[in-house]
Amino acid sequence: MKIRVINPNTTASMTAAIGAAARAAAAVGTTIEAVNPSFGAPSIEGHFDDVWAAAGVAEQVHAGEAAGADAYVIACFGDPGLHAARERAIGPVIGIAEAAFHAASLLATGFSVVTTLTRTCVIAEHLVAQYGFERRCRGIHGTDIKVLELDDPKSDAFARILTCAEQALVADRSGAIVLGCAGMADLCHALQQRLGVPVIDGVGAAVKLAEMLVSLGLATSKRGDYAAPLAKVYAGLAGPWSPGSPGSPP
Ligand code: 5HY
Repeated sequence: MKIRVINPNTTASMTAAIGAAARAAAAVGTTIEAVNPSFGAPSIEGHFDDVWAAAGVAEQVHAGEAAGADAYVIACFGDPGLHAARERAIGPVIGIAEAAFHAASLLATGFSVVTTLTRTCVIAEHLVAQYGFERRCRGIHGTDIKVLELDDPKSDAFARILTCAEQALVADRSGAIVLGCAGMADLCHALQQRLGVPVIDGVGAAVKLAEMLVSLGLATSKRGDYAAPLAKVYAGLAGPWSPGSPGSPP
């Protein structure tokens, strides 16, 4: 099967790192295609970045349908454009936040989220409520590390995330940690070793959920609000992505 893993920001090195994390989780026989939009923010750290990220996800799902993707992963913790992507795609579309929440809930009665900027915690709070995890998510904590500083040794990211997670486990009385950024995937194993609790990277969790659904012959429901978008001609720069336009993929 082919899973299109979309990094909704435009930083190519982060797309490559996300692709590596996805391939490390993928089963034999699963091809991972790691992509990012041709436009938008280099990192997604707030509502304004998020709206362009959602448009970029729409661009990449439109392309994925033409390329025969069997499923999609939206590799950004805000799950931008998730519902639009499920309208447009035939196969399953999994956001890394939703995937991580589900995985954590199978491993502990309560989990904590450790993310990047504190200002983005509200986005995770909205997702917890939207997905129905209020009773399982016991806290959401920012480290105030910028997304693109995660790989910078000067940011001391690992130590800061570890300290934040240790404090969250105590303060929240939680049993698992969800990493609140696709860029934290490479820290997951080392953090789990140090913390002694399950640490969930949403990229890996989303890849395995997508594989499970596709291998069970399951796809996004096309009854109701996830039915294909109504055919219409979009104006301006959105024109090439008009749903149901001549020549557009099924
Ligand atoms: C992410 N931003 O996973 C989110 C993390 C965040 O560019 N990739 C981004 O801070 O919400």
